Amino acid sequence: MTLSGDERVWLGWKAINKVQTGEVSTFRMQKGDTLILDFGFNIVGYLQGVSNGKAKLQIEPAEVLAELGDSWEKFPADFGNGNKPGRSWSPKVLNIQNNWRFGERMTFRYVRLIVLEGASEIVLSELSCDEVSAVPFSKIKPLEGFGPKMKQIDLVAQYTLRNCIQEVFEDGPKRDQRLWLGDLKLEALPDGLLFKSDSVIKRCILLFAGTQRDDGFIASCVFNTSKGQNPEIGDEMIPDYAMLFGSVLLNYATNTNDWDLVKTIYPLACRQVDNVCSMWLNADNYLQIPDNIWMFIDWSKNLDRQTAEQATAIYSIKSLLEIARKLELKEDIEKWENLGKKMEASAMKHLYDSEKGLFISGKQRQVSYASQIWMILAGVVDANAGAEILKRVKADIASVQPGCPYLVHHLVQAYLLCNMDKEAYQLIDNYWGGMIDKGADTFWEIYDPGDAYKSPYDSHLFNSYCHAWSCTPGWFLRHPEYGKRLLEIERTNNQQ
Ligand code: RAM
Repeated sequence: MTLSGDERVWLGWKAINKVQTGEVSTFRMQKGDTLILDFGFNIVGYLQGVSNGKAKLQIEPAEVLAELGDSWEKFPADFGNGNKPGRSWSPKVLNIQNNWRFGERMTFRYVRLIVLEGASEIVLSELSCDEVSAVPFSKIKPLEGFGPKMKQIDLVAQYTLRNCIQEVFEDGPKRDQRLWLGDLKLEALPDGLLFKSDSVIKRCILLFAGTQRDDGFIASCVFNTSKGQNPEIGDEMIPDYAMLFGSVLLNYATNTNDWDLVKTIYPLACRQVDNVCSMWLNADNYLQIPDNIWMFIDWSKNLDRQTAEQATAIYSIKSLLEIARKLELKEDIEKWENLGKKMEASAMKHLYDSEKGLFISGKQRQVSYASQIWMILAGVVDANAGAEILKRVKADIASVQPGCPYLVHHLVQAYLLCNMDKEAYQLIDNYWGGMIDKGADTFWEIYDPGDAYKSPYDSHLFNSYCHAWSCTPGWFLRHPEYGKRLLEIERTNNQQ
């Protein structure tokens, strides 16, 4: 196939001159020739094939056509802190002969092959991908009950998660290939209902436990090096990710009953919240984390994150409290109950604007979805109050909107906690369904229906198009309680 620029399509490129081929196809090429293959869906693995003799190939994997159509020079990634990362996964050069296999794991739907050197006629055949994941295809199961659209959303979510579960739970199998704490938290939810990769999750928990720094914090990400070396510890420490470690433990223990592991790791999870509070909780019991600390919460540039951090702390304290109750740790139960109460009361006193009926954040008293969502998830307000808050934040056109699927997931959950099932259903339908309408065969790291080129890295070419934190519709739709309620909404919609 070849590519053609078309402004009307999402990300500006479409495939033309497509020829239906399979593994049996043979391609006759010469030096300088280009071949673009479409594998039909996002795939992780090792490219292999057969050639009639020696040749040198340039290999360019791509999750979306724009990666082949747009140039890196025109759209270089930029982290905004002076750091401009390279486009490490593309292109590669490979000397091939007879039966060949490219030894680097790649993630792609499309591959462009360019013959750089070779005899007058290079015959390529049996081109395929030796596909890898810790989850066998047989574990992918169709969703019962729902109509075709939700079934499709669920299926794409399952493929997304499956591609991300390799030796560890990766955030995205193309770019980062890292185990990030926030991503693990979300991936573990549908995994618990679908694939049950408990041993991989245990491995991830142990890896994080092994990253503890001198100051007691664990790192927010670990790079898995598959070449027998020790995993590398990321430099980043994100307070909201670190504090959520306890909730990852709780979810693991609830799914596996492996309270022994949780008992061993629990002190480390406590240390994360203890650290944050001892360093940044002020005399009025609300957090003031300095700006030079990377708070994540969402990929939204202008978001003030202080209030969402306070809520994440309260949420995390409740997870630790639940573990302490299970382990019958009397002193800890008391400690977490007291701290949680103090921080909740402080949130209502200092971070809630009763005139607006909304949580505000920072000196500018910023109103954002993130602050409301996390306060609701933390249980600082009850379902009725939460529902009113979510309606008000929607009506406030100046409020800072969610910037990526990580926060949109938490918004769906907040709707469900506040019994706003219709809104939850609609959001899954429009947001994840919207990605499918734009051609997604796995869900993306970033999706803004109004801006195809949105990227926290300033380049759509650097975005990941199979991303862990986007895989959660499979959890909502299959959740024993939420799933039923969402199905009820679908049935009512169908009757109208
Ligand atoms: C990026 C990835 C990852 C996320 C971190 C905070 O590198 O998108 O998923 O967890 O940022």
